Amino acid sequence: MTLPRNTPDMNAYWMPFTANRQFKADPRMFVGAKDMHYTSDDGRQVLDGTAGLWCVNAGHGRTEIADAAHRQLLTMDYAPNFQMGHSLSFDFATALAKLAPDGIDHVFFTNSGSESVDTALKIVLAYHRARGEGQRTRFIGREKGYHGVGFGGISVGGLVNNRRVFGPGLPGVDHMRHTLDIARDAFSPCQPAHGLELAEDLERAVALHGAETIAAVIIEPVQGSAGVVIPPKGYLERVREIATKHGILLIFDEVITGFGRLGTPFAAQYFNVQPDIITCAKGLTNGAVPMGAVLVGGHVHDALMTGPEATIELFHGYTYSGHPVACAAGQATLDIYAREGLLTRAAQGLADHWQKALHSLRDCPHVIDIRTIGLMGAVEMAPRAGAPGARAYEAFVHCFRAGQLVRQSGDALAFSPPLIISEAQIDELVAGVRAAIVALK
Ligand code: PXG
Repeated sequence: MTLPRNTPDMNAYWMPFTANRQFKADPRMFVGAKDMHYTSDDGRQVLDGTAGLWCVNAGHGRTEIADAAHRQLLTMDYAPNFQMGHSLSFDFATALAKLAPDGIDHVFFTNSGSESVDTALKIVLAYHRARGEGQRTRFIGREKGYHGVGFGGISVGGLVNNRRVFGPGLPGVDHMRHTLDIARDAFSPCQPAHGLELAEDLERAVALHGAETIAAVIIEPVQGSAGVVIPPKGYLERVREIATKHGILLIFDEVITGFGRLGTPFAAQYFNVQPDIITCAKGLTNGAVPMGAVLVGGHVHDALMTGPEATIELFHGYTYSGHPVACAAGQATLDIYAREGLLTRAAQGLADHWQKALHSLRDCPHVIDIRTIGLMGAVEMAPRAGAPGARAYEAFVHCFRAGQLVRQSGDALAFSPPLIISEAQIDELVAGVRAAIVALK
């Protein structure tokens, strides 16, 4: 049944990462969400192929999370975390440290992925300085990387539109090349076979700048926003080796890959590569309350726990770091993940089904590559001459109108459904995407 739409006055709200004028001329609005579906303002059910924005890993409208947040709001709505404490943030940090790879056992809370990234960069600088290596101030990012929208994050990020109008950013940042190589790796079933040699870009940065000037390299284990760019076989291992050899810290930005997206709690465990720091957010609270976290290796943390005990070790934090309501929502989220086995669900037969289903689109017109890993994936289309991105945008709108939420990234459609998705719902999603692509010019 479709309902008459009740569209609000849209003038005041400046929408993020949105073509505001185009959207307001023909809006796409949601009014509700439960389990695998959104409800649109005209009463249609829309299958969520993107977990909101890669964050609602346990599906929508989870009453345990709502109840925990509600209870906490009434028990203690807010409490400062500067020179004061409450047990929720300690307990939640302990629970997160247990999920993280061994040796990553300290947690700094933020409110978003962007804040997690900027916090991680600052921790790295403070770490080197505390160890007498204050000249290590350079960061190495990667082309196509997305690390949020703070000035640190856009500086190490590698998506031109997020950088070009915002000035020079942090000084001393360099970038490795990205690893997307459709010519050689199109339709790889999982990790591509080519591109290991691109890890040597880190050695080149060392040769160019001097290892002693480089603080850290920051990498998304799988690049999400750029359209699910999967690391070549052996690549992350090699980056780790080079970083270790030169005393450079390795940050994994797991804002998307964290919390079961690949069938392990974190991608670090999936790839069996140990970073020094992990940034996360999104699935941390199932997207229900804004929160991020920086998971820090003991060696990094301990290097800063020096000097007189009355010293504040890190002059950094947010009013809402460790917010009690976010911690309560996060703990309820982790409980759901554990009870329902969601952090490993994408490792089982479901990922195989997902891979087969998405790769079945290979015969569709325009499709030049399909990439899947865990429960994330992308279908890349050839750009229409003179109109890059237009095909994927039209397919996204078509899917929304037909009842599937997908995400456009350049000329790719990206997918990251809630980890509760069924095989039948995967098939339904893929059938919708097929219909949208077939309808394209
Ligand atoms: N790092 C990574 C790897 C991310 O994917 C951030 C940092 C920033 O997080 P916040 O919470 O500040 O937005 C992100 C966010 C998309 C899309 O569809 C991706 C993100 C956000 C919105 C849309 O590609 N990633």
